[in-house]
Amino acid sequence: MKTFITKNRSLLDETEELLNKQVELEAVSSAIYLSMASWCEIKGYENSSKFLYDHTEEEKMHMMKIFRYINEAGGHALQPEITGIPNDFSSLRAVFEEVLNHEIFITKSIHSLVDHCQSKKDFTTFNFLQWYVTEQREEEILARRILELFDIIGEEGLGLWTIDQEIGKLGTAGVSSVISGAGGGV
Ligand code: OFO
Repeated sequence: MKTFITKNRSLLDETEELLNKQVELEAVSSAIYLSMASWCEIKGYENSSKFLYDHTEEEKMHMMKIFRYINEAGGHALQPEITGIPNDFSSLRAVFEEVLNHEIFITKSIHSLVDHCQSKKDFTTFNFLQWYVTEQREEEILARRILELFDIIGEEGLGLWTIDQEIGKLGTAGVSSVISGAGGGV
């Protein structure tokens, strides 16, 4: 058992706080997508549901990468408290519009964190965050591709059923099917 923890570190308190804030945002992402997955499941959108259940796990992984980084850098990663997650959505399209809006919000948060690290010359954390910069580009592209399905296919008749099938294919093929030069997961 560890009896001595050194406090000597290069990680600034302010950066630690911002990283913990990002942990919280990734946990919120995971929780929102879990709620959306459940809503899709009870409405019969099986493929969208699976896509979102998978995405919930993906967001948890995003959270854990930062969580572990904070402690490895000599900080204290904090378990976030998540409340206020919506459980109801007006339509399948509304679900994926919310996914895109949320991902744009997360991108802005990552960019401001990167900007902070650059201004403080914390190049270690800056380098660590580059994975998230790439990931957010992919997340936004995928969400936009899904929303395009609603316009291309239309929601009348078998439209929603077909859209759900196509979302399933995007989930299986992963982001590399819609993006050139993709290296990561969904
Ligand atoms: Fe963590 O990328 Fe979505 O939110």
